Amino acid sequence: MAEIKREQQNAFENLKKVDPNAEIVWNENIGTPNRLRGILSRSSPEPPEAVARSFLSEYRNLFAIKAPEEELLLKDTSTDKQGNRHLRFQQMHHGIPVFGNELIVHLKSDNVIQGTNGAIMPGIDVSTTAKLSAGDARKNALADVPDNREIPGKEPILLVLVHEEKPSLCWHLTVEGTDRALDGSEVPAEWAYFVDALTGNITWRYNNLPTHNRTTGTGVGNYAGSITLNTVHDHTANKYELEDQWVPTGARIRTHDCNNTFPPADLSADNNNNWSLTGQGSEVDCHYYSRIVFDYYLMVHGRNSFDDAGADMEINAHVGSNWNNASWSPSQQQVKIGDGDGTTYDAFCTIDIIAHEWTHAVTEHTAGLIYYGESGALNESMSDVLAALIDGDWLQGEDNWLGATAPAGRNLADPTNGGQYDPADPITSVMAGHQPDHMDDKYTGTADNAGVHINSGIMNKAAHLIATGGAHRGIAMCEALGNDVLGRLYYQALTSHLTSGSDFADMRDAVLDSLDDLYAGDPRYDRWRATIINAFAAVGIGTATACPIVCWIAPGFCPPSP
Ligand SMILES: [Ca+2]
Ligand SMILES: [Ca+2]
Ligand SMILES: [Ca+2]
Ligand SMILES: [Ca+2]
Ligand SMILES: [Zn+2]
Ligand SMILES: [Zn+2]
Repeated sequence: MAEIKREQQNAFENLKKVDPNAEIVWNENIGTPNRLRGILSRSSPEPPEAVARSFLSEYRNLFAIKAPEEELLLKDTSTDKQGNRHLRFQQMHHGIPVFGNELIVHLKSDNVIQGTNGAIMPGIDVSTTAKLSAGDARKNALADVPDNREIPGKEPILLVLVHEEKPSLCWHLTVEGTDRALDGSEVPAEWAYFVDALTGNITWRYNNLPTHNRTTGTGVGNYAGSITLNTVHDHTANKYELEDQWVPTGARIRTHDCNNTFPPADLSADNNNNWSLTGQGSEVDCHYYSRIVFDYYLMVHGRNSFDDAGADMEINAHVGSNWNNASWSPSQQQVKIGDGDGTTYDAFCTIDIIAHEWTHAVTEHTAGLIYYGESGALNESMSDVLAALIDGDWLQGEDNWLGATAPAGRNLADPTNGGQYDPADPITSVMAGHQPDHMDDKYTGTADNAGVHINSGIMNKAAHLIATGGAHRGIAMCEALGNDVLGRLYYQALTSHLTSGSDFADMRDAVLDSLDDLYAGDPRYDRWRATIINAFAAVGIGTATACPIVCWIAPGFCPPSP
């Protein structure tokens, strides 16, 4: 700990005559100011550098600099939106830079000095004549560790390094090599070396590759339970963050903790990589389930993130206060997840809600279904259907739904929940978890963007019929196509046939065209085609058709007609 000298105290007393409220924070290791704040000078017509330099000269005792003109080199000036100027000075020792020691002088637009920050080291007294050549310094750095390699074109430079509070003259250069990640795996490194220019010893080195090492932690989700999490270690801050760098395409999944406010927010952080606090459960779920969604789109559909170009998936947990919702934000390209109020909904970080929101992102980057009227309800239905396939059940949001009127927010198998949808009171119905399941009951008002969360029930029912077969309103399916085929058909329709203005009838055609794309020539084609036609007819789109008899077992052998 360095002593603050009498003459420094006196200089600060003088500064307090300019501004009695002037504040100072000392760097107690080296005994100079780390930070000054106040109205520290009058306005001036002089150029900013001259104003800053005359201030530094007047208060050189405070900063413990003997000759500010020689010891401080102006390195950079930036001007912000308000017209404030920030002059960055590099500490020099007889013309040689002192590594990392900078002093920034802040001036208002009228050149009133409003502060400084950054500490410079007083009393440096080291020789500036190297005994070691630059070439020998490089040799020593390369010989330090076997896998160090030269980076061509990078010449060592002389500087003063203050390491463990001791200044020394060093050659500084960067070499390529390897480092160890936390999990023990070998990772590429760029080692910044400091070779003592008098003795040739390695004074210090650090890995200057600004990557955070990917690693894995453990966590407890609200819904996912105890799981392994893909995280990164931030070496500088010595903490872990919810960023998944293990995605094979290089896309990252980044989970932010909004802490009851709104994005932008920092990545969720933890000091020991065990994410088990109650408040972390939602962050754990957001992170874990977003990866499941990514994997579904990549492995099943060959899609590399929502834009199919490897975009990072940014998801925000704890958005707002008791927010009863979740959303995809087209303007921010991020998913937001609310905590729920605990009365009508629990936290919205369920797998199907997260899959639903990310599917909105896929839709935006493909069909672009306009979020109003039938195209909007189709957009909602696409999100519900793909979420159902990812989750593996036909309820949407069953895990955070606290209502007693329905099994979940939406029920794709029976949108009405036993006929409880009341066309005379659509808003109350949909809030209670009931939707229409036929065009006869279609909502035609303007609320809810003309019924995007209401009429999606009609499309959801058709999708459920295609996958599972059965009958609806007296119209029978010919086959159950199964979840996998439904997923392929709907993804194909979304990415290759639907347009932003597509309506429900267009969806029927898009699914039929997708069947042509994917299953023309398949022996099941005719009966699958009739099933699609009948599924849409069963919800009031188009007319039903007879199920064709297909001789599947062997040519010429047909089962008896039904
Ligand atoms: Ca922890
Ligand atoms: Ca938190
Ligand atoms: Ca489920
Ligand atoms: Ca579900
Ligand atoms: Zn680390
Ligand atoms: Zn939605």
